[in-house]
Amino acid sequence: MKALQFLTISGVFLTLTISCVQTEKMEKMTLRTAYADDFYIGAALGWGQILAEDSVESSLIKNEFSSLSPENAMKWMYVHPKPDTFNFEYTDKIVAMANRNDQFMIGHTLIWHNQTPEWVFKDGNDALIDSSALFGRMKHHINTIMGRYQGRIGGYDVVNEALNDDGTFRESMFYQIGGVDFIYKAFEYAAQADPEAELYYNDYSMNRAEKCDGAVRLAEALKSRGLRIDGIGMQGHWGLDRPTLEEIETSILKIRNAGLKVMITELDITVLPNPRNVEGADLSASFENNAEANPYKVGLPDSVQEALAQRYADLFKLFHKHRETITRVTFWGVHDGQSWKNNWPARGRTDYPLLFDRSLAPKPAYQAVLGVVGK
Ligand code: 9MR
Repeated sequence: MKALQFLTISGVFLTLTISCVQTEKMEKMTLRTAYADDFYIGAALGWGQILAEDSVESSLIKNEFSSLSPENAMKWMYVHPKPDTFNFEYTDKIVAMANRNDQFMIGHTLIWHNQTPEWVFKDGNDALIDSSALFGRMKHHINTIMGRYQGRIGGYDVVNEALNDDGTFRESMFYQIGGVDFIYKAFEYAAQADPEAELYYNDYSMNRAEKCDGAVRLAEALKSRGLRIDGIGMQGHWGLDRPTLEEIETSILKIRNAGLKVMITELDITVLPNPRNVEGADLSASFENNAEANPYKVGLPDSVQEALAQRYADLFKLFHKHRETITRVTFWGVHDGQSWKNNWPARGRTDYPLLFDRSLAPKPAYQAVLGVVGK
């Protein structure tokens, strides 16, 4: 009888121990821990996430991601809205969060044609300034930001989206005033302002051969001038079946062969049709009630959910294969509800591009990404 009691008690004890170990194991299994030996897993945070408004979401951000980027807060129009006014409230907060959570902090972005105020290019009479005045303003901008966060922001998108899809230079205001020198100057000032921070060029459609070649040429031109560039970010605003894995892999290899690190930045996979193919599409209107352009307004069918999971598994298999080259994979947002894809290229749609759903629950795509490394 005593022996039976002992067996039962130890059986209960054993069961308890096993379930504790399992819970502990389950708690530890997150994107950041699963890929800890391979590359950082990042997320871009919106305004409310930077303010840590929702404690459940804040814990998820801490547990799942090993790198943070501000989705908008560090863009020129927000961080430096007037010539002598800097607004560091949100950047201070996200940098402090990354520090607390031991996450690699990305400065997105120093020089971009978009979300830059008009005054940057104009004098008091509304006339365009010359290149040396523009470079002076860029230097002030870069020095002030990078000086403030020295040692706390690990890498910067120094220049963002300066190329056309054919690899030529975009005719932005920066380019019109400064020519290609605006890019060289940006990297020169950034390297001086924080010699420890990594410096990147970041762009979309890098899977296109001509564009990727243009970015590699640019990196080589920087290096030949004695300037430093550490890596190239390939934005991953992709779809369920485009671009192909082969195209992505070819670009990863081209960048690696140029001696640069590769980052997959801004990853999100749209499941929606291209609204440009919708008859009579007026992209300035809301597409909320257009069943053809917004087919999953009330929920995602299982078949599409599975296709999304498979696409993420295929992509992460490729990233994992190139883990010696890829240093970071950053999602452009945390959950589907916040994604810019809900409003671009058409407003008012319901998209499902990320790994967490609108209630922050992990989707099958999340399990698929863990599954790649057998977790
Ligand atoms: O996600 C950002 C969105 O909230 C902004 O409205 C938009 C403004 O252009 O920028 C989005 O982020 C962009 C990123 O900074 C650079 N690459 C393209 C991203 C999507 O547009």
